[in-house]
Parts: sequence; C-alpha cells; structure tokens
Amino acid sequence: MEKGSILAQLSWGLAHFFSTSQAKYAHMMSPRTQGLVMDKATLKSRLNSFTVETPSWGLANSGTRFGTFRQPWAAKSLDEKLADAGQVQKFTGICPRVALHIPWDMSDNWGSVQAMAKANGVQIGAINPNVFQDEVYQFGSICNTDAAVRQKAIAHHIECIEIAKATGSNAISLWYADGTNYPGQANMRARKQRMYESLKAVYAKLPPGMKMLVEYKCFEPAFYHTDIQDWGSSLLLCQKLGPQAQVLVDTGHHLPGCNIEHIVAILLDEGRLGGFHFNDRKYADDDLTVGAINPYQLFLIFCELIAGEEDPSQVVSQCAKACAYMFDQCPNHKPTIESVIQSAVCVQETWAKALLVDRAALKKSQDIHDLTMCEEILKDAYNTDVRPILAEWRQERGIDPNPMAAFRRSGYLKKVAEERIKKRAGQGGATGAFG
Ligand code: PSV
Ligand code: MN
Repeated sequence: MEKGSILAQLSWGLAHFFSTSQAKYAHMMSPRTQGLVMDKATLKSRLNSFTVETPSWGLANSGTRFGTFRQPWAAKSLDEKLADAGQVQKFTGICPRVALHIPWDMSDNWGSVQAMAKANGVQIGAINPNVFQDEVYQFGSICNTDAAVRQKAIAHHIECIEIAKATGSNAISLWYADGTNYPGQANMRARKQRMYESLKAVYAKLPPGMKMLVEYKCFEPAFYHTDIQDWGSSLLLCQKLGPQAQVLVDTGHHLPGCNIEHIVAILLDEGRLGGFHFNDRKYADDDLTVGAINPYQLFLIFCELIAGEEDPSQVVSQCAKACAYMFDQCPNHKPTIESVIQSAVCVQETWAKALLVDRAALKKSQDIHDLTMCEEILKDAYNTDVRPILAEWRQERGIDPNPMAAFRRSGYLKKVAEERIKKRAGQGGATGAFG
C-alpha cells in the first residue's frame, strides 16, 4: 500500500473516531455523574431474585493435606450445620438453601432433616454425591475399569437422587476425582466411554425437573489427566445425556489466567449453564472467601450472567435465571460462619454493581469500537458504592444493615463454641476434638 493512502486512511480513521465517539458520546464521558442506570426500586426488586446456596462443608472444620486446624464452634453434625446455615441466612437474607454432601451429611430420617432445615429458616439445596474418598475409588469411580466399582458409584448417585426427592431438593451436583497421575496409566478414551455409560444409567433415574449438574476441574487430585477436565468435556457429556444435565462452573477449577466470563457466555448461549460454585483463589483451587483475591473477575462474570438474564433469546434468559448459585469454600483458618457471611455480602454487592452497567450505552460504544468508553462503562458500575442501597434492602426485610457487625454482636460463635465443646467432651473425645 502506498504511503499516501495509509496516511489518508489514518486521517479518515481519526476523523471518524472523533465524529462518532468523542462528539456523539461526549455526554457519556462521566456517566457516574448522571445517576444510576435504573431506579432504586427496580434495583431492589432485581436483588430479590439473587440467592446463593451455603455449602454444609463450608461450616465444618477444614484443612489441607498437611493438617486440619479445628475451630471450637465448627459444625460437625448435620443439625449443627443447618443451625449455622440458618445464621448465614438470618444475617444476609440471600442464602436460603444449604447444599449437602453425602455421606458427610448422612441421615436415616430425611423428613426430619427437611423439618430441621425449615426450623432454621433454610431449605435443602443441591445433593452432592461423594465418590472420591472410598478405598475402592483409588483408580476412579464412574470411569473405573472394574464394573463392580462403577456399579457402586452409580448406586450412590441413585441414592443421592432419592435423598434429593426426600428433602425437596431439585438438583444433584456431581464432581469427580477420576483421572490419572502418570502418562500412559490408562486409556483415556475408554474411560470417557465408561463415564458416559455410567452417567446414562444415573440420568435415567432423574425425576422430571431435577437437574444433574456436572462440574469440571482441570487438575487435583489427579495430576496428569482429569476425566472431566474442562467446560468442553462437561458440555459434551451433558449434551449426550439430555436437557436435565447441565454444566457447573467452579471459579477455582481453571488454569491460571483463564477467562471464566467467556466460558459463562458460551455456556449461556448453548443454554447449558446449570450452576456456579463461587470462591476465590490465588494459585490453585484455594477455596478462599469470595472476592478475597480477584473481585473484578467476579464482577465480569456477573456482567455476563445479567446480560444473559436480559437476553431476548428465551433459551439464554431462562438458562441464566435458573442458574443455581452456590458457594464452595473452606474457612481456611477464618471463622466458618463469618467466612460465608463475608462471601454472601461480597456476591450481593458485586451482583448489584453488575446490575448497574449501562448496557444500552455499552452496546452503542461496542458498535463504534470505542474501547475506552466500553471499559469506562464497566468500571463506572464497578466503582459505584452500592452499600447504602443494600443496607436499605436489608432494613426493608428486617435484617441488620451490617451483617458482619450484627452477627458478631449476636455472640452466636461464643455460644455454640461453649455448647459444642461440652457436647464433644461428652462424646468421649480425649481432647475435646471436633473432627
Ligand atoms: C472439588 O474440588 C469441589 O469443588 C467439588 O465441588 C466438591 O464437591 C467440593 O469441592 C468438595 O469440597
Ligand atoms: Mn466445587
């Protein structure tokens, strides 16, 4: 191309940029001065539909493979977990369900578990089978070469479907430690086929309306290959199984630098995003409190989910609205209940900020490739202080405007620590251990 024509193109580009962007949208240069993009009442009503499930295991002691540091108030029995989850709901108003992990949360009377949950102001959420701990699962569960092991895993899934039915839950949430540790250890394609056959048998037992959430994870505890390593593997499986099977995204299950919001966009577009496990991480699957490390990433994920809710396509909007939000975190030295309350406050604030994105202005800026303005619009919403509106939202529901301060004032941790220390001593633990 000739020098002259490049110059001509550049100057046309400049003129075009200034005429379309700078002049036409000059009024948008400081959008924050123009108030919220939606009135307070609309914002508050949108907040009403936003709930997140508490994981029962986030209220118990946890640790790493190097050790577990016990907290005197940590819940051990299912009753204690439900009581603690009730506190999270009481002080935040956005956590009305508790996910259970079986057999960590086993019971011989699911009717009474459901009643106990109700007495604590919560309901039973997703039921998570556990096919990763038993000795027989060393070389896999649903992918195992041994048909008897696969059968045991399938039977456990079916048991979890029955528990979901008995507790009024509408989802089973599946995650597998299946994988290999060394190259050449197994035939990966054969494992994929066995996994599909096993899950087909489980899918056949799902009652109508019950979701089968399929979680992926690229590493750990298997360190060479994981049988459902990424969203693509999970999506393929779900597409083969049927519409009740949907992908679950856990924010800690990707390689560093992964663009999770893009994955969300793809899964929404396919109508297959079924659930979310929120937590935060710095290095691996750290299961830290939500927003501890990368709150802006969470905001960008929420921007996609909200854009999905508002999408004209029924498939996309229904999928976004039905997506089951859950925390999947471990307290990691932080007081159990406080850690979940912190996550709940963080997700609600971030959700509110994402609702405030001026989507019409964003679309206009995208159409003219005004990159600066596109980003300004997002940052503008992200930098809005939504705390006063959330305080109002809580007060309107009889909830203290400051959940953490109110929870601390309640003295609940001290009270249950005393009760549980006594109870554990009565159970015969030599050192009053909580396990
Ligand atoms: C696996 O790392 C996982 O994210 C799955 O959701 C499990 O069910 C959960 O953590 C157990 O802590
Ligand atoms: Mn998870």
